[in-house]
Amino acid sequence: MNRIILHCDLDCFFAAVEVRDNPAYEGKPIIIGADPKEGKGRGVISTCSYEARKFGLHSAMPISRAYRLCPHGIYLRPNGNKYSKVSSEVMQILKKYSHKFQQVGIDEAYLDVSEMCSSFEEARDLANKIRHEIFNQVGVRISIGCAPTKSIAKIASDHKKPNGLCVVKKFNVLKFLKHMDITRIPGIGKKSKIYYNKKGINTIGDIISTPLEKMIELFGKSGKWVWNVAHGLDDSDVSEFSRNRKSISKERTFFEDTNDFSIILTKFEEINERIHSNLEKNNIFYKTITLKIRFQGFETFTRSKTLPLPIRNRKYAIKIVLELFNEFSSLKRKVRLVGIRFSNLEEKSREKQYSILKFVNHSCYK
Ligand code: TTP
Ligand code: MG
Repeated sequence: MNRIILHCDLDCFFAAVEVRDNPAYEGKPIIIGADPKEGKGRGVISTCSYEARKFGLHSAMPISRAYRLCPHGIYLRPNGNKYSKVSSEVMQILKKYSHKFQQVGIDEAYLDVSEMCSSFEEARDLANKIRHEIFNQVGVRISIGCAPTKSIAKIASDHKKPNGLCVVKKFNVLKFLKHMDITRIPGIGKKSKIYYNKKGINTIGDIISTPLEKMIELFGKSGKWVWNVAHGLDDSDVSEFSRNRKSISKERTFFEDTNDFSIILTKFEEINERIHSNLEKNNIFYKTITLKIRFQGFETFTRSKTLPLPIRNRKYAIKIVLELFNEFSSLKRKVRLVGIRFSNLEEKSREKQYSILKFVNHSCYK
């Protein structure tokens, strides 16, 4: 069966929510991020409306620079709780359309619609229906890419932003990709671009015309991945959990750096709960728990604990995370980001599940 994948990504998400809630902002350059303090502010842009992008503004740009480029813009602080709520409303709608659903960020998700759409024309109609439903029910716009693979669907959703729908059928893949810059391939960022350019690879067309063996010789494993993407041969599944996956993790950045323990704890609990729901759904157990913490100023640390046997226990996991976190509590610095990773994964049948008591009784915890 030919695969038909949709990649759905909200347009200028945080800014779109603010425009929805204040129609006077419609058509104006709206910038969400740190306080610009008339050009003296520190911090960066989270996102901005497409009107602001015309002035050269973009995510992660220092807010002081943004202010210089667009002093008449409307600068707003982010409202994380509101955006999380809107995100889950959108995801609830998307999920209805396929059980093969994978959320990959706060505002993007894949849907495998191969079972319900027998052609790309049907998928186009479905994608339009989804776009209208999201706009009518939630009030924000979403762009959708429709293609035979996840990576091309992602490139396609970006191609006609904002408020776009881009369908790339199998026989059109090479034509669609060939003139694009290599950074359109997910995973090739500014740094890898320099490396690829040095070897004469500038466009995706250059990748297409380079033999696979040569790509592997020049760029190793990543060369193989980009070659496959460029040829429409990425066969990764739309699934919250892939069998070859080595770890599962989540991290969250605080909207404002904090040293309030209750806020940090709530974030750890939220991450822990979300990962455990996924692990339970897929019957996955773990042996290693890793805490990640980034302080104000971007200094980042990780601490891990490996257990003698695989477990899956929310309460026990959070206990370990807090033990690991304790090592930093004396630092008294504000925290920017926290994350948890579970690795050394095992899939188990129910009968084989290990009891937490076994661990509590295990000598290494005494
Ligand atoms: P994106 O989907 O990357 O960007 P976007 O939705 O704002 O714009 P686009 O139309 O190009 O998709 O990110 C989703 C949200 O995540 C974005 O609205 C704000 C937040 N974000 C940050 O806070 N910092 C960042 O550096 C990026 C890239 C996003
Ligand atoms: Mg987006």
